[in-house]
Amino acid sequence: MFPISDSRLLPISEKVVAGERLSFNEGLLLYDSHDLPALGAMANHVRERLHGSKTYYNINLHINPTNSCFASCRFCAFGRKAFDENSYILSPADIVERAHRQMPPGCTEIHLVGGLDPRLKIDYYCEYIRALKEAFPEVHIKTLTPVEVAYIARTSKLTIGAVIDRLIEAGMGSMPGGGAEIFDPEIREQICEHKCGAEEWFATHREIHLRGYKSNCTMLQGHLEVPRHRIDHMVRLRDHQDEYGGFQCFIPLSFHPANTEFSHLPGPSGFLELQTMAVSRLMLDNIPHIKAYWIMLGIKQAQLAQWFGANDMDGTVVHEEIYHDAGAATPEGMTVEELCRVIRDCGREPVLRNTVYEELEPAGKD
Ligand code: V47
Repeated sequence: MFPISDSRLLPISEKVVAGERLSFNEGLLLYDSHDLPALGAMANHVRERLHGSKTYYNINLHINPTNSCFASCRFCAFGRKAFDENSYILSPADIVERAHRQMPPGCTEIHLVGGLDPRLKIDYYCEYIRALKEAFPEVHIKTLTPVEVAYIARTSKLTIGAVIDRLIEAGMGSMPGGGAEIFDPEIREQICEHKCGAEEWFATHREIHLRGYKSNCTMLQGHLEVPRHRIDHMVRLRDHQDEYGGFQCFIPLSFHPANTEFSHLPGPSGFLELQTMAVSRLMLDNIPHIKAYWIMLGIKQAQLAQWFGANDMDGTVVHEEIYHDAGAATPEGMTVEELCRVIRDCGREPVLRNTVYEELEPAGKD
């Protein structure tokens, strides 16, 4: 059924066809194999079983409320110390003004993530969410990674659950997947020692999932990690999903080294990017969507990824800072027409969605 040249993959391919769960060691074997065509074909089989030829995109806008961050993650080019002349904090009014200025036609989502600044307490976050909901009642507010939520809990002297309740009350609609990086504590210690650990990251998602809200999850690859760290990361996500079921989408993120403390590293190869796309589709049998975030992968690799397990590209984005500060060469945003062309050019069917994957009719279509 699949073009397999590495015979070690044969038993795995039988499990893939039968829809059976792959083990940790089978995940490692997938990374050990260089049979990328076989891996891609297996992942594509699962992707088409779940989503046919659809590739989802949305109309969204990214805003980073602050780049002021005490955490100093070694892979990050975006964060600035509070006293740095280039650090900024947008007020809730600034955020609404920016949304008015940059919002693309038909926008259904504003995605907001930022740094960790001890001066910003829970009220700041609730205020900007409220201000955005007042100005754009129909738009979904996807904001705050677990890392930010755990930090707000600490600086505002609240439990994680209490922070989530306040954010939901203000109008938060879902949570993005950032801050996961690599869960293994030895790697985490070397790349982002000041960020919350895996336990708090999962505890935050648990609180949001228990309240019936959705979130995404990510993994940052191409720095110090090796295959067993990536498989461990995926298995932890899969275990959480078995219990709570609130992850909609997994996004493998590729480390961009420019302007970071790891600028001497090459970042992930194109081969690894496609391999991880496929491995994640095969390992994460309980997470419905795999996103090839075009901003970070580049448009061409995001197209190839649509044949290696991915079924989503993210959206218009409009203004992107995190990857562009780290040397991304992609545009900062794409129009709907460009996104649809990119998706059609790789032989997939573009399908407009909202944040929670409800399919929408594109404007102008009767
Ligand atoms: O957590 C930071 C990563 C993430 C770099 O949920 C870097 O739909 C590469 O999570 N090179 C934030 N990566 C972005 C994120 C995200 C993006 C798009 C969609 C969604 C979603 C979530 O960016 C951070 C970190 O893993 N990051 N610096 C860098 N130099």
